[in-house]
Amino acid sequence: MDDDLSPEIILQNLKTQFIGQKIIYFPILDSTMEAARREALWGAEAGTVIIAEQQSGGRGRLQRKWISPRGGLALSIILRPNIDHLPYMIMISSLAVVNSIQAITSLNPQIKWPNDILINEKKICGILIENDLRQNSLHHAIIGIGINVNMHISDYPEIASFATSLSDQIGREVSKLDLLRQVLIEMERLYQLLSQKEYILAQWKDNLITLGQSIEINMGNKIYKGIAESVSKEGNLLLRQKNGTLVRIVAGDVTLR
Ligand code: BT5
Repeated sequence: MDDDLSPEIILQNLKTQFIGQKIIYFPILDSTMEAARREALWGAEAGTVIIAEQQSGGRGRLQRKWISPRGGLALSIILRPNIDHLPYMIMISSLAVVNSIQAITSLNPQIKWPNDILINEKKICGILIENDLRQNSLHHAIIGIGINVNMHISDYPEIASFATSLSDQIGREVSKLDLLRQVLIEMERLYQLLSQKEYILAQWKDNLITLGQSIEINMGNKIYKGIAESVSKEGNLLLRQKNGTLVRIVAGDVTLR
């Protein structure tokens, strides 16, 4: 299945008010994050979406590489949320992807804190959020979403042991167009609920596979071990260490022990 992701086709019947109403499409691009940043600095409206069929320099956190061939979905959404809502952006983005995959495939994805979506414990999607903060105001936020849709993960040995794709999971190809439209609709629905912080937090917590697990967190120069006990209202992970102390983890890489 090789869906046409051109803006005209995406926009047909797209029932959103602003997210995705402007789409900038590239058959191939270095990274949608870079293109979105340029557009945002030139004043692009909130809701503008940059989409690439394929990325040559797709990236994750800390400049890690994101493998982004034609079978994947790679997009960045430019938003200008209220600064108080910034901690909730990762929650609504993750929930938008989980709900959309459920709606399109009946698979049951889960969220691995802080920014991965897993199916059967393997990574299907990564989310990257970059905020342009200036003193106490936010110029823009960019939500980058990469989903492995129609890919044979065994073709990518670097990630084959811990990643998966929707087509590998269900044994047939999935419409990238339907999935993309659903992600945009869900993103907007949840964005409009941002003032209901408790509801968003509760939904996110319900889908977090990490809670209750014995984990190891690599923070670059330090490794913490313990039980992932809960998350704070800002989305930080609260880790109960063996000595009983509770540490608040803002960002890091989690490994299940
Ligand atoms: C992420 O980072 O998971 C965020 C990825 C965001 C990608 C999107 S695509 C659209 C937009 N444009 C971009 O340039 N980026 C965003 P992180 O948690 O740092 O994970 C990165 C790690 O995931 C890599 O070091 C690999 O181990 C692994 N990885 C790379 N490609 C993958 C893939 N296609 N599927 C699963 N895992 C992958």
